[in-house]
Amino acid sequence: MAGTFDLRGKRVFVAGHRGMVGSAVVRRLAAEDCEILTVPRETLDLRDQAGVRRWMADHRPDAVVIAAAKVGGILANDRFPVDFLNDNLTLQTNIIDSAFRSDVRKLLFLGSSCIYPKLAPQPMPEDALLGGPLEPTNEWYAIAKIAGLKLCQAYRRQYGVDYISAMPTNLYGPGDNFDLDSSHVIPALMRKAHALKRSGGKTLEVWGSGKPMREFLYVDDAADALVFLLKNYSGDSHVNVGTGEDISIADLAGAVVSVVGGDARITFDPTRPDGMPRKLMDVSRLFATGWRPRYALRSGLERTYAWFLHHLEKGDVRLGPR
Ligand code: GFB
Repeated sequence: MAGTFDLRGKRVFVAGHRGMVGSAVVRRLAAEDCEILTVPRETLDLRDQAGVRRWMADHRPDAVVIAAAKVGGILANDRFPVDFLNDNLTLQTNIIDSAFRSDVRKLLFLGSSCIYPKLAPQPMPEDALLGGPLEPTNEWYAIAKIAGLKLCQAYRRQYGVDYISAMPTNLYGPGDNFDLDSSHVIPALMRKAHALKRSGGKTLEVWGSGKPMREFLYVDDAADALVFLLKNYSGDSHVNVGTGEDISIADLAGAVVSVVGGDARITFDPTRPDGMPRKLMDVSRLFATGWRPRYALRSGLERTYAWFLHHLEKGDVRLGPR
């Protein structure tokens, strides 16, 4: 992976800068000698094709990172298929097409490990894509993300532009969504364990069997890998971004209780879905460049909990309607 894109002096548009991933990308880009462009949701709805075209033509970024997406955990994915398919297809297509029309030279599209088949070989190499049926709980989101990476490939092929895709594994960290109905597993378990510690409650309820295996990457590590790829990767294939290690949901629950403190006992609710049995990325392509994550799961969980406590006090954690 020879250096392909020099960020110095460039204007980089981060779409989705208020989300967990986008805000981490902005934090990471602050260490580069580039100008960061963002636009608030109130000013520009990324689902508005004419608006996005106009904004792109007016601001003329040199590079674009698409961290904007409708995201959520296993329950939200299952409940809101239209939002996950339609919003994502619309906003990503608008951004990619408008970027091309405004001569954006480099574009990085972010997907997700759920693009791979439910029963993909483990760990999942990049070429496991489209090798079998998807996991039904997240196929809407997965189809949108597959379309996004294919659209980047299509622009590369037809017009020779340097548009690339990265597929991060399950991410967590500061700025995550702690709304129990729409969150991913780590913020959900952290919030529940915290509430039990406060109330003296004894039972932490974990959805599903506890048997699924998941790989978790701290969001600042993800942002570091993404900026690395933006600068150094140019290729047709998407690139997996992860740690190469996974953990069962049962063991994750134990780790969260240990970080939060308290003596909650873990119980499982088998009426809730497990989702993919295992989702471990084959990260050999990324690791061959020398890139490695900095944060082990334990220290990432500690940092996330510290962030949660601090922002709970400030009143700006995303907790949802409850
Ligand atoms: O994080 P999560 O919602 O996403 O769930 P997925 C991971 C595992 O944790 C599943 C279990 O087996 C859940 O059943 N789990 C246990 C819980 N307790 C809880 C809980 O309280 N809340 C939640 N949310 N899960 C999503 C996809 O899949 O991952 C998306 O739906 C996307 O499309 C995202 O790819 C990264 O890993 O199952």
